[in-house]
Amino acid sequence: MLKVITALLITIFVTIPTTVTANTIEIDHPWSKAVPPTSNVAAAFLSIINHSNTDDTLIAARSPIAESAELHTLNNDNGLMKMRKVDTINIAAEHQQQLAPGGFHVMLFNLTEVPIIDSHFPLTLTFKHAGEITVNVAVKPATYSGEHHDITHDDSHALQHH
Ligand SMILES: [Cu+2]
Repeated sequence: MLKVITALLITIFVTIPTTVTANTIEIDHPWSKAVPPTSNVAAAFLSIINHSNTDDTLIAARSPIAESAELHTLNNDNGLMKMRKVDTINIAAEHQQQLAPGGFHVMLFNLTEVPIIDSHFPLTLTFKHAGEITVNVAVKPATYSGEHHDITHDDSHALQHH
């Protein structure tokens, strides 16, 4: 029975594509940096692409592996990088917003399950217009810093072709 359940779980994970499009919002390359087994927190990163001609706003996040989740940014405070909670992250019409190390991220608090390298965990993002989108976050080694596409590190980018 356990084998059947395991097989089912694997099937469920495999059938969730890494790129998820709901309405007009596309989530690309969701990933998280592996944390020590004793860690209570983890961060998730991803790209949000708004294909519509209306601005949208990320207003919340949640994951079954954490008791709570917050939207965070990283600010340079007199030379010290400090994390700060933000209520929303705006994704301008026909633009892309990166959640990446050094900037915006989803912070997961009070982990009920510490993510293991090469595993995946679900993350549900709530948008003001697009509603809820659940993605499967890939857990990467601590040395990983993200996939670099042909974009710069500005907060928003005009969409070329995706
Ligand atoms: Cu944070």
